[in-house]
Amino acid sequence: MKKHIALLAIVFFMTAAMALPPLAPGAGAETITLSYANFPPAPTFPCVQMERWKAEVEKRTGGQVKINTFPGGTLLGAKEMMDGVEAGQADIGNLCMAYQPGRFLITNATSLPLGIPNARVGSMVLWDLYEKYQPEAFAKVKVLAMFTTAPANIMSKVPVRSLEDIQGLDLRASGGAAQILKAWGANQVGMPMSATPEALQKGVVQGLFSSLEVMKDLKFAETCKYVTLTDTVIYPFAVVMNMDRYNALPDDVKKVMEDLRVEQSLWTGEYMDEHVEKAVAWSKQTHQVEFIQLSPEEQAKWNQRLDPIVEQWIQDHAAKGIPAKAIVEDIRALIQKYSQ
Ligand code: DTR
Repeated sequence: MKKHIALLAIVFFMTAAMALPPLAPGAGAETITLSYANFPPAPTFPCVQMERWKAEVEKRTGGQVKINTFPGGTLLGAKEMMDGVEAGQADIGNLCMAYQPGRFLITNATSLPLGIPNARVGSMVLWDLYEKYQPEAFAKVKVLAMFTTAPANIMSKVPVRSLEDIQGLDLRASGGAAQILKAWGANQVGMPMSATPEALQKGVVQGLFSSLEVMKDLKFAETCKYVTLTDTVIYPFAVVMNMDRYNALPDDVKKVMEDLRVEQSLWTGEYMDEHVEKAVAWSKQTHQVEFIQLSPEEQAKWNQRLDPIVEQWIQDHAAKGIPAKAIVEDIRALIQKYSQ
């Protein structure tokens, strides 16, 4: 009997607690629920940064805002992000600009071989470039963060020790990085990261060209036993929000999101850099992956192949009416600024 009373009391208190409104400062206000779409699987860095942003927003709004996250393309796929967010299929979405190279012309300039040394610098360069040029491609959305990966390296099933080894090799990359693989003579295969695990498994590609954290997060170290260190280019990302949904938010919530824009971009860049280091150590220890360092003479040959890319980009984009030369000069200056 006593047991029953105790149980009833517990049920009563739990029900009462669940019915209580959220605590201050959102007290009294209705809870705002937002959906956040992401394309790769949950353990990858785009989703880690998404969960961090969700936690910060929920904390800083005192529970007034609740974010429902959808990793793994369950709400929107890799190439549907921008259109899906603009149309309101998701309130917020995370996109990799390289997957639609013709759409994000200005910000994709960060994936030219200009020597961005790491994701922290890359993220700050990208943010400043976006702020300065306010590209048309983002005019219909509210940008909540921008960040980049660490520089890309070759992860492969076969060792790549020289330019000869990479000739005709089926390697996966997207956007600016794709051009680089072509310049080196690889057979470049384009697809989003989310399609890569299956392509590797089925043998459609022999490897990929991307930042190294995926060796651990997507377990590529199990199939790619070789990494050739080139540290060449980054991939730029953006987190965007449906403009109407953003405009309808109360001012205090807007301020929380506004204050988080640069902070979140920097946080993600720093997380990425640290995580790459961990993934490299893990790949060596757990899967005996060989990390190949090209000799200075060999590296010079690889770099020489990339020389025409920037000039060509300037020519092509200037013809489209974009201040291409100024953009490249800005990126170079920003790299200097943030590398100090
Ligand atoms: N490098 C880009 C972007 C990228 C790097 N790591 C991840 C993890 C999950 C999704 C995308 C990315 C790419 O190779 O697609």
